[in-house]
Amino acid sequence: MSTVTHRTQVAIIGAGPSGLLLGQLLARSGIDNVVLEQRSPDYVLGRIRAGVLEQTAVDLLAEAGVSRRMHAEGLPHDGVVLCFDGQLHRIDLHALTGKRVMVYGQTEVTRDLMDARGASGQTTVYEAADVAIHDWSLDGAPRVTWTAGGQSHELHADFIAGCDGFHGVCRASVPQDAITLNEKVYPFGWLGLLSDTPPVHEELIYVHHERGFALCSQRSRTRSRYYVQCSLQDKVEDWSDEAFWAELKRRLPASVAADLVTGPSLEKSIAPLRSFVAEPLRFGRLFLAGDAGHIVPPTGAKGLNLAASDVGYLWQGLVEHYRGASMAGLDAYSQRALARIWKAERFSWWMTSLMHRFPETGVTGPFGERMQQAELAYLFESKAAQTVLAENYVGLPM
Ligand code: RFL
Ligand code: PHB
Repeated sequence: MSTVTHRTQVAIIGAGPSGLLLGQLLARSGIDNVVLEQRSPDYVLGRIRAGVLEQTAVDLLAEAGVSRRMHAEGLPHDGVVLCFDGQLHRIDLHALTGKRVMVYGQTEVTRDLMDARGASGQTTVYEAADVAIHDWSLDGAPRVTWTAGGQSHELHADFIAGCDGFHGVCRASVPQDAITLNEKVYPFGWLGLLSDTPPVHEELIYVHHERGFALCSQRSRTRSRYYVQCSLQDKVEDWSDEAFWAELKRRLPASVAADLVTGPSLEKSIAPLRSFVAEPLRFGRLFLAGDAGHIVPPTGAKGLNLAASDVGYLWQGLVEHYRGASMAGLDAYSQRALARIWKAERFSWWMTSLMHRFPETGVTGPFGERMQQAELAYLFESKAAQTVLAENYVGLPM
């Protein structure tokens, strides 16, 4: 089989939010790039994930020229609600930090980025099979190979951006002795349900309950996203919509449960919870960004936001390189990104530990539950503690 050869400045692996946002930012800075994605556009849009954007992510999306619909349809939230012992406690994010968050789904962010990319004239290859990366050491000449439609392809680039998520090929291609993997797996998952029903409350509600954590989130005024903590042994097929709604209601205070509008699920899935950081994030001319380099449990709503800040640092480094022929920004990429990542890891781990029920056999046990109760009680009494939560929830500076 003959091979078709291509050339670009930056080869981006993965067309999730990281890859598409990087591609857009680079294109608007006059830096040529190609995005390679193993799935189809519909498959990528069918993954229901994040819902909450920090101001930093909102600003980067504006920089990428994709904020019009987000500003028209997204819902700015000034606060978030924590429920403990059947009581709702509002954390006034805006009063405590002067900032707010934007509720706008990852699916919509991805759709906006896909549309902008279509208009930019940059190449995107969907359904690229057997993607492999080669020769990314600093003195090498990076290449990416793949097959599509029975044809083999080779792309020559100056740099490779590994934006291919947790299960991608880029991190897996790095020799084991060159990378440190820090990981914590939690003994439970989240069962999520999306429905065309009005949200039960105008702000998000994070629920600590003896039956397990629950979250009432939303995508718009007519579309809701709910989660309940579930066992890792659970299968999504075993959870009927009725069983999901009944379990959610049990974990909500009666006054909230009474307002819950239920309906058929548009999507239902189980996500495991994990904290994971790879170090470093740069290997010669290969850079990892987003879920390819780190995972947070979803409790702090940080995954997509960290992907955006990684991409922001990488974009700045690449622009500096192409405009000023300086490697300083790229040399600093891993350290700058990791400094922000570890703080978001800490917050996500803390919020996960605080809000979930740990199985009897787990590390926490009865003493751990009393610690959760004491910490929550303190949180609702102390403005200082609420400020710590609020500052992290709206996002630390980039
Ligand atoms: P993605 O989205 O996984 O995209 C990676 C892309 O790479 C492709 N790929 C390959 N392409 C070519 N060749 C290969 N060998 C490839 N291997 C993989 C994949 O098909 C895919 O298209 O990673 P990215 O772009 O870094 O984006 C990260 C975010 O998706 C993720 O961090 C967030 O969704 C996490 N997350 C949340 N983040 C927030 O900031 N706020 C939230 O409220 C929030 N809620 C969530 C979440 C994640 C969840 N799940 C299911 C994991 C809620 C949930 C339930
Ligand atoms: C969501 O809407 O999917 C969502 C919101 C907040 C989180 C996690 C997920 O912390």
